[in-house]
Amino acid sequence: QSGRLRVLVDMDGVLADFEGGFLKKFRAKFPNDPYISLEDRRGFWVSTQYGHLRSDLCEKAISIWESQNFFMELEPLPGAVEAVQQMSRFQNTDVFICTSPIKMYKHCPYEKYAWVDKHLGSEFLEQIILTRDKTVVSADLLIDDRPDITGAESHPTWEHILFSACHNKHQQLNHPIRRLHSWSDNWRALLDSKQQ
Ligand code: DGP
Repeated sequence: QSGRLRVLVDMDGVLADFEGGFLKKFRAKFPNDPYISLEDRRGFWVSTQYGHLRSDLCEKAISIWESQNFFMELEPLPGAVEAVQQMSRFQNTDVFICTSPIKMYKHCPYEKYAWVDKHLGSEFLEQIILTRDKTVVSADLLIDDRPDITGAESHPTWEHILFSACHNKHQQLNHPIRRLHSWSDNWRALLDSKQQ
């Protein structure tokens, strides 16, 4: 429907604490191995940074998010649930949760639905978009912590708002991009700036 604002909100690193959940479970499963504190995280891919720390840690890192209950048990990030609920009650605003499942599909897609049901309620199950390519989804805004979002569509309709995360907060981007530093930051102003 025209005249409505459509917002895509990413899940891992924006609604759900992927990095915190990963570190907690990595340290519990591999207590004698080195790890990377959230302060020292750089780059979107956790497994890449762990692989540089010690080559065997790449596979060990991957084993964490491929395990049953990893995605289900992620904690919501501070203010995330409240922000999405408020946003979805805004007039003329449609909010979708747009998330890329990992390719190991045994648990992740199911657990993402279960997480949304648990934290946002069953009515939000209508709003889930699972895709490995967010560029083909049309919207006004995409709030996502991944700096480089590319895909089949070279000119996505959305403006990417970079949600700050431990891995991107020091990152200098060569293209100008607006950021949302946390859910305490002024997300309402971002939506207002797109409202025609
Ligand atoms: P999204 O946040 O929607 O762009 O999804 C990216 C997913 O990839 C999310 O579940 C986090 C996960 N992820 C983070 N680091 C790595 C990695 O090194 N390898 C893989 N396969 N997935 C990763």
